[in-house]
Amino acid sequence: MTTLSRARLIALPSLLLLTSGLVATATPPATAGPGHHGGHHGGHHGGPGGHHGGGPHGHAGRTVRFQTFNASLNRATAGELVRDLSTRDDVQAATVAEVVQRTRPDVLLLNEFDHVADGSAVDLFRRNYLEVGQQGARPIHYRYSYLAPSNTGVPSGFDLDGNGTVGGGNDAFGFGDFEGQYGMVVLSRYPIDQRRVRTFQEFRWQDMPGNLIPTDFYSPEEQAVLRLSSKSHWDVPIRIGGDTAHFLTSHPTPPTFDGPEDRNGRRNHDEIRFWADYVSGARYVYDDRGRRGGLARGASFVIAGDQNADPLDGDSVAAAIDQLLDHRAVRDPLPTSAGGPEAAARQGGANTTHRGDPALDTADFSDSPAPGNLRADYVLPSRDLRVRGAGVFWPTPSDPLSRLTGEYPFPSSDHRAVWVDLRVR
Ligand SMILES: [Ca+2]
Ligand SMILES: [Ca+2]
Ligand SMILES: [Ca+2]
Ligand SMILES: [Ca+2]
Repeated sequence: MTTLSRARLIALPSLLLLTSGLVATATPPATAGPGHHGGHHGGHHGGPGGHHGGGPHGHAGRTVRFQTFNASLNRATAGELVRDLSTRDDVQAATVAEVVQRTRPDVLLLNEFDHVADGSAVDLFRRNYLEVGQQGARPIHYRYSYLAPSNTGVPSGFDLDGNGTVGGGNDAFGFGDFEGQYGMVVLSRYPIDQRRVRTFQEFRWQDMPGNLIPTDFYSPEEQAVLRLSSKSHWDVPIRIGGDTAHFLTSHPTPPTFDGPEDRNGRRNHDEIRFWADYVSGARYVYDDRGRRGGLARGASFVIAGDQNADPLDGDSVAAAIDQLLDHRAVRDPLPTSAGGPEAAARQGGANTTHRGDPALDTADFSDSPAPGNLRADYVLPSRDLRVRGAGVFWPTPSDPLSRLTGEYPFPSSDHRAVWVDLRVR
């Protein structure tokens, strides 16, 4: 297929596979239910707009909402996102902004937000969308942000996909038609300790001991330059009162768009593994400034991102996400929605053979053919942080807010926003 069509595939993995409309909707997420966490069947714990703590100006001991949202704010060419965000009339950006305004995270990772080095894209998104009330929702202000380069679209100089020519998105260090496509950005109402941010954009895949590099597929010369991260991995320290929570953000490659060697499935597995090792204090890790070692023992963290891996269904390497879900330092708050089960039941197809609880689904992918709707997006805190609530923004069709999630072609994204409310001293 052409590079362009593949780009679309990566951006919206479900679109190609969709055969029928979807849906979504209904129930506005319930209001906050403090204290209850971990249940599969309780629906949302703490809904959008619920009262969740004092915000940046609250008293000691506060509840902070951490959210991940693959917002599909990527565009086909460099410069297009800035053009779209320069006015207030991009309907998709307005819809994404309204999702954020309705769910009101304090700390937010946006995946699939094209990287623009001077920060103009995120500044325009704040000024023209987030800080403007959408459809009656309250504006939301993020004083702090973090962005950094992505491996997407950065030429490797090698024929990584083995098609006989060098160049194009498939031969980049991470798939992308231009540098920074499908990047990411962190927005926060709490200060970011910019000087202590660590990035792992250039960490080489072969430097992970026991890695899953398909050595029959990549030449030794290629193996020597391959980067682990398909976008980047960032440790972004967020200062909350006197405490710091390390926001560990990434967006591992989809395990698809490859061949029998499963190079992307293997890379997805190891991109997820990076954080499992990092929070274990792995010594082999080094950041882009050459500093070695993983997270300090006892440090609080929140792992966030579209991990492109469901624990039970889909195409990822078996147990890829279990490296995090089963990690002794990690808690899985099991965020749920009412819209996920409703969509799975109505859409049928691959969903009918899924083993996973559809209440945990976060992405509305194609159902016929597979993969069906998956749990792909995660907010996973360290065990020392008390969970006060969690949810997936996937209203059922009877809910007026279902217009924000919609059905193919999606008004905002094929992914759903996922949040966890955490008590921070
Ligand atoms: Ca090539
Ligand atoms: Ca694969
Ligand atoms: Ca679907
Ligand atoms: Ca599912």
